[in-house]
Amino acid sequence: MPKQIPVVYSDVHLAHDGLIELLAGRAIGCHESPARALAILDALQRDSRFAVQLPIQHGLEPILAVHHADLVDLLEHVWTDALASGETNGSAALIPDTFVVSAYAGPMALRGLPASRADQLGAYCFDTATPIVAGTYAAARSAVDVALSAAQLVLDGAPLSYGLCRPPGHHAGRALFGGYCYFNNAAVVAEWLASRHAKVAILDIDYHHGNGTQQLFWERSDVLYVSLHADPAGAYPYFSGYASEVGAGAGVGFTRNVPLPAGTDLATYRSALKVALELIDDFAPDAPLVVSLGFDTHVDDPIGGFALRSIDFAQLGAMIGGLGRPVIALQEGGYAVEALGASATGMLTGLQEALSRR
Ligand code: Q9C
Ligand code: ZN
Repeated sequence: MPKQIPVVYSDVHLAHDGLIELLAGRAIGCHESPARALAILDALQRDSRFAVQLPIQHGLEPILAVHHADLVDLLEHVWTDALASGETNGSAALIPDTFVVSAYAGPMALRGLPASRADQLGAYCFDTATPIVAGTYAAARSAVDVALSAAQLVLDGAPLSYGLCRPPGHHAGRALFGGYCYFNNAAVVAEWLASRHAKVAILDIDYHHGNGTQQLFWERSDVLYVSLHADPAGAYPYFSGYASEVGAGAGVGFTRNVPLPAGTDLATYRSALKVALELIDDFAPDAPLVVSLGFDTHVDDPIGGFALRSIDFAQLGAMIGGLGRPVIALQEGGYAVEALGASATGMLTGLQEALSRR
């Protein structure tokens, strides 16, 4: 029997339960719920091909290598501040009500931030789907530890590891949170790998464009970011992810976007993934491949628009494993809770089987 696939998981995420998000003007239950991670954990624990372990704490330093200290400070203290000042009574999540979009300033130089951290949220957040509650900061910190611990397992020799990160990360930028993401787990891992390797590649197969990851490595030639996602002309996050976005300065050509049409099925997805994998192979990373792994491409996903089935993920995993490079797979989105267990099992065993054939 081949070795078990190491899975890193912590239940610190359970206390990050945002209760509601605002979608099209209505308050709805959060799609990004504790039940998502529990569904995946349950499937992997029932399957003898997986071995679940706890993360090791890595401290703040790897986070501060990609995120602005002000974002970290805000996320750490905003909840307790708001409780102390009465801005929340503790029963509802903090969601900003005012956003500093670039048009606010126009030609003006804005002079500063409001006094209260709750009022500052709109300077760091870009949507109304990313609530903060008492357990949010600890969960976001833990998700980074999960990701870094998964990375360490591959550096120690595992061909594949899986970080069951929750909350997800790929929408979070240097001083930006949103899209259910607070800290960019995959970017922290990529930057951490870049401190000991010359070339790092990130493959992002979440349904949505990873605007945060793209922003963080926009001018970098040592970190390749390749993303397959729904065409931003019609899908969240709407303002990035076009094929014409390829990086800037030294980073030109080291960001690559493959937007896909609504209804994308396995055949279309496979052709796009083949292109993405060729880009990675040409780049020839000397570090393990970081995969931002979303299952919101599933046909049943409540906020996605693609047509992949649970069984399809094994084929996609086999294609990625076919690169013959060690893989650190980090959980991003995926909101069809009933489908998550089978999707994750398929993807990870597909990866493992292809990697063990090499
Ligand atoms: N009208 C991740 O999958 N709301 N984030 C979308 C569309 C936010 C997705 C609303 C979606 C965030 C990690
Ligand atoms: Zn997504």
